[in-house]
Amino acid sequence: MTSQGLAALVDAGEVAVIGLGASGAAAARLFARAGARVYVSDAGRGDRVQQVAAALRAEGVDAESGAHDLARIARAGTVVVSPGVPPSAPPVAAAHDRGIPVLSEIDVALRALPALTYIATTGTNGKTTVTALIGHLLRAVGRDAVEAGNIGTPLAEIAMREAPPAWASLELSSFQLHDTPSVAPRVAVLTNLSPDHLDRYDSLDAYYGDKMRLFANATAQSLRVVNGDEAEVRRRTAGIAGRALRFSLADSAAEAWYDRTGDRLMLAGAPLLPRAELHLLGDHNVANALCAALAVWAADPAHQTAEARARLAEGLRSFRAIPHRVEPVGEVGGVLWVNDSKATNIGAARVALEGMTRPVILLLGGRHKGEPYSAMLDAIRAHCKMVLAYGEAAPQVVADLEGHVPVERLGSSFEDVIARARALAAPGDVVLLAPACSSYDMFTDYLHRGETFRRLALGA
Ligand code: UMA
Repeated sequence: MTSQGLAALVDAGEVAVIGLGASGAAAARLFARAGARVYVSDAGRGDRVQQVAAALRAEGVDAESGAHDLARIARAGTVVVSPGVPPSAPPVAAAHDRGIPVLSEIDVALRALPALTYIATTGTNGKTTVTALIGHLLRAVGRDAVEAGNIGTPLAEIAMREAPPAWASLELSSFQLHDTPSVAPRVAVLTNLSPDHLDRYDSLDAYYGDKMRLFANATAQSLRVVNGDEAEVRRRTAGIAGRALRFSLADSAAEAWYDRTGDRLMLAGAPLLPRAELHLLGDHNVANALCAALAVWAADPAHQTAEARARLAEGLRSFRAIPHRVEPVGEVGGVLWVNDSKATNIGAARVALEGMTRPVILLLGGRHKGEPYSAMLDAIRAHCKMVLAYGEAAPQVVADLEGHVPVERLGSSFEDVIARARALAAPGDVVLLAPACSSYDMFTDYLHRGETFRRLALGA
């Protein structure tokens, strides 16, 4: 069914979709099915883009690969921008110059799903795990719920389902939030704020500013769940309308907190789960579990009964690490191999390292994203036997760390990196891939990097 909001966009003229990735393709289809005239274009000429363009053309959508027709985009009624396309890209700049509304695929999908109740999660790190946990916990308390957004499935795909779910757990990146003016979640979740994406943003303030757009429509009735342990989060969320609920690894005054003495997770003043029954590595995952449980608990009074509480605990107990996020892939000869390929920034890599309880051989490298590796020095000193620096970033890693901690520079053969880690590791050690860089110098994406790590680690 076409909602009022989407219908208004359909009536406003041609819809120009920028980018033929997962979100662009889904947005183009959603609009085409709603009866809009759609022009979708991608500057890329690769096989994948051409295949998606051909498939869309077969469905009656005007799709172009290899270029954007800027004059045509400038005549559109609405422009839908993929998250990977920066605001400075010519087609987006052309739309802004002419005052054409520029929306994300998420915004468009929300307009098509007026009955959806959703919990939306943003933050620099932990948001994918929290989003997955929230989806899992919503189902545990009996809700018909899916995960969507940055986590992988475009929300527009959910909007095209015959029978869309009643609930969703949405992961929203800063890129998506930049163009999502309709966002108004049942519960808004902010996991943390730390530097990232300085290759796209001019300043940290601009990056944090996009994250804060999650609260743009907050009212006195709004609910938010925020990290009570981070001064930056507290400072930036202090003046926002609505009720703030906090999760914390230390503060017993928070609505969800980690009682380290009793080694248990606490929710709303009572024990929820012994730590040992949460099958995730590291304190950061305790924080993720507290955050998700609190968000689901807060989302509806029906989630606050004794029975729902037992189901929340059971949901936490049955949740397993998601691939590429501090994921133990196996133990070989007493050496544990942990894949945190998704740790594409310094903050995430440091958190992964801090969660390790064995001596670590750390694999650090890839395509440099602008932050100094010296920001990890304390965590490296506390946990690492050796840092193996590899890929394009290797010289930078060595320059930042040499003389302070043991670091060895390798090249751009991942086989060599794994072989060197294997040679250095003794039984009882852990080999941790927490690269703090993007993967694009050597791999298609972080998934490819993580899968390669898993395969080589297990000797397959
Ligand atoms: N392009 C142009 N013109 C330009 C610039 C780019 O046409 O000027 C094209 C590119 O060639 C590409 C497309 O635009 O084909 C951009 O696609 P995209 O990068 O936005 O990718 P999607 O496949 O639509 O995936 C996006 C998210 N990607 C990014 O935010 C970069 C996915 O998050 C998300 O899962 C998906 O939508 C569904 O919602 C990925 C991600 O890496 C996992 N996110 C970042 C992160 O987590 O750190 C933010």
